Amino acid sequence: MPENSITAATPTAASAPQPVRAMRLGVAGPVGTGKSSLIATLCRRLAHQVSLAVVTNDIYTDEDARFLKSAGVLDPERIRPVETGACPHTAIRDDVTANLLAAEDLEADFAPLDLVVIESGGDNLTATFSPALVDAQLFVLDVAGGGDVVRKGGPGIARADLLVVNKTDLGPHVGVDVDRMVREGREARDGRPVVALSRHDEASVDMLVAWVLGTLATYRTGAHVAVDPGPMAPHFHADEGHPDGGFVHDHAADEGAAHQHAPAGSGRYA
Ligand SMILES: Nc1nc2c(ncn2[C@@H]2O[C@H](COP(=O)(O)OP(=O)(O)OP(=O)(O)O)[C@@H](O)[C@H]2O)c(=O)[nH]1
Ligand SMILES: [Mg+2]
Repeated sequence: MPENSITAATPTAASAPQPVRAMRLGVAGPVGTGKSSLIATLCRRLAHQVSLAVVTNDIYTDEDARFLKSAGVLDPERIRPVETGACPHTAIRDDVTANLLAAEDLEADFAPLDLVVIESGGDNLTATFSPALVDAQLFVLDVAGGGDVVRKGGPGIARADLLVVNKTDLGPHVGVDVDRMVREGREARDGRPVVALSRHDEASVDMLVAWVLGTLATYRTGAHVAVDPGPMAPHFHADEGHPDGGFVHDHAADEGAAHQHAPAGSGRYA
């Protein structure tokens, strides 16, 4: 198994006010990388010590919610599906209303909740959660997607709160050097944590659970700051009514104003 060592930010005596709602943890990543399985593992390990609920996102179905309910790891009432009806990133980044409502409903119905985990529908390497929706986010890759995928980069790989390299047990079967993949993940992330995970390796699950609990502890002190991994790259939206069958959409322009950190007119940003 690869060398595995991650730490969540240490709680400090915070001057910020303590949050009054549950921490929202986003789980994003390409299709089939193991997001639902990871959430089932978290529920199995955490449900007896923290009060948690799950929101799933699927384009046309409630498949992920049904999978989690059938896993028997959490009261099925605490698992709610959002049907996005569009590219998954639309509901986790562009218009987060449906997800916010689902999270707030769960928080009201099961108060007090400690943690709401939100699974994105599987998307491409550029999709990340808006910090308006989640307080922290995981980006999940798997070794079966190929050893090169970390090098391909993207905002989730580089800047999600935690990068998960999942299904490490499959490395020998798909000819992927897992240690190298994890090392390249660390290099791409400027010191941000990476965990090499397999649901068949309890020690790796311990690392993930410790990171979630550590982040939750920091969140409760008020010291946790939600980080935006950054806007999506320009991408194509299919649209049958469009003469070209769709259009290229660029989020950088929408998000520029929101990310203007210098006072207007200070001249620090062109
Ligand atoms: N070998 C191995 N397989 C895993 C592991 N975790 C998940 N899987 C398998 O990977 C497949 C996809 O897992 P899911 O959890 O459904 O993946 P997902 O990212 O939620 O998929 P979408 O929601 O469709 O994007 C399933 O067949 C899982 O059983 C793991 O640690 N090791
Ligand atoms: Mg899933």
